[in-house]
Amino acid sequence: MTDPYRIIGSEESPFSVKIRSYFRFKGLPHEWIERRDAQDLFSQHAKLPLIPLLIKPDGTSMQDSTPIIEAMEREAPEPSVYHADPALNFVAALIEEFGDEWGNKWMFHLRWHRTIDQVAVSKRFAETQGADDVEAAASQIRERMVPRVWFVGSNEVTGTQIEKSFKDTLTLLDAHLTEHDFVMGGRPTFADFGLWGQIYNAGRDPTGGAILEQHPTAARWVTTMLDPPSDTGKDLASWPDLEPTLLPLLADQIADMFLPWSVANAHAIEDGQETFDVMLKDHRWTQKPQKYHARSLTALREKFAAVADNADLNEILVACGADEALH
Ligand SMILES: N[C@@H](CCC(=O)N[C@@H](CS)C(=O)NCC(=O)O)C(=O)O
Repeated sequence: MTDPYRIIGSEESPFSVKIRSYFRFKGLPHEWIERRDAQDLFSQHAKLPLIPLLIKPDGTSMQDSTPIIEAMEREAPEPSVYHADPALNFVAALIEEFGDEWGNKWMFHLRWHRTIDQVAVSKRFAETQGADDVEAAASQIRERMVPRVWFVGSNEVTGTQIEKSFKDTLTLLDAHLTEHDFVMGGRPTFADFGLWGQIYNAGRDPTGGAILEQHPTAARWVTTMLDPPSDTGKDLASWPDLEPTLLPLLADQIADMFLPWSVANAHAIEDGQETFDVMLKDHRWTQKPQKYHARSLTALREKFAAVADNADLNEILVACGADEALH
């Protein structure tokens, strides 16, 4: 008998639960192993100190959630997470990039910015890790994690913008998911998993959870995506059906916030800057540049280059204002 796929991850890790949700949707046999229970296995297979780590039945392993999903789609194409329409398939990839790279700021900021969250989350982490002295372990975790909010761009200048972006995204998603069960229509696609992982994790903490509760339709999608049905019996939607409620999300959050940030971050890396400033919707944003995001913008632009002559896609991107950033 073939061993199932093994996913080493953590409930606290948005990228890990993203992959677990994907495996559940695909109906692929897999074993979920909490990172704390897999020290040796992790060291044997991991090339980077990051979760999730996927170990395949043949003993090879992979890290990085987006390439993991792409590789698995080649191995097990059905049910597909791709949209058959190439224009909408790219839109889904853009939303996944937004979820992974921008949504992570919401999650990390909300988790470690306020005392109430720092206390609750560090205690939960310490308990999950099986610490003997939970209080002592929690305060060590807190001391280590709180200064790290800087790395995702959370600071005294950007904190309000990050929280507003989380709330605005949930408001837009709430309206969209009132019309559609999932981001692209009747079943999950690439657009759901990454965005979901960040919102799910933000929603497990006091402040993020209270905000999520105010958006009941989005909250219901969060619950569904924890274990998404493999066969919803419903189709994906076409652009005319998605446009009324999806275009506002693409315009307001992706074209006006995420992409200008991503482009400015990539320039800052290229120029070797220590910190960078960019105006996002008339508000100054400042942070240290993040290397990984510059690489993932390049990957997104490569995906765009493959469909750059698609007229429907260009119409969508011009309508939301995302066209320039992708060239
Ligand atoms: N781009 C990676 C990001 C993975 C990542 O940042 N993982 C975090 C947890 S969510 C991590 O492992 N951080 C180090 C740690 O927890 O020790 C992916 O998509 O898988």
